[in-house]
Amino acid sequence: MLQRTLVLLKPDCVERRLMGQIIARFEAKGFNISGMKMLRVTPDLAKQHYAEHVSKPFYPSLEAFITSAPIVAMCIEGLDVIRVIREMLGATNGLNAAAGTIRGDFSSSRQMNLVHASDSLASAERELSLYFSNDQILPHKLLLTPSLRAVDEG
Ligand code: 3AN
Repeated sequence: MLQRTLVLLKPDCVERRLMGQIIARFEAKGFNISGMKMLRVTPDLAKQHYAEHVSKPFYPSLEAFITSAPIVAMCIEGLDVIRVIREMLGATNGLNAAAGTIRGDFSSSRQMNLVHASDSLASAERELSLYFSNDQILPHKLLLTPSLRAVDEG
């Protein structure tokens, strides 16, 4: 199924100058980046984004981290992109993430795990609307799509 997902390159990713390497993995896989911006997450946006965690004891530390430096937000499109990008990220804690995944290769932390990606269709829709207005998403069919997959694959 053709889907959209929200991907965030978190403050540690920007700070460690890993943005290019990580974006390159999503491009090399054949996904389309149809929205992209750099921004600073405010405490208010952090509370909306991490609504499920706001009441947990670790939330103040999580908010301090995600608001500590600029991030990059992306809308990425592709077939089954929500599941596939979560698999490309690996487990939440970099120490548990499989080698070959982004967190497995670059992170040794649960908090500084470099990248966020939506975990379901409902989360993707909700999270994309927090970061992008409709006119900031620019879907386009890349000319080389026929070199990435057969026409009957979607
Ligand atoms: P993912 O980004 O893999 O979906 P979430 O949404 O469960 O992971 O967690 C988001 C962030 O919340 C983590 N990167 C971490 O900083 C923090 N977090 C989640 N669970 C815990 C926990 N049990 N203890 C401390 N921090 C946590």
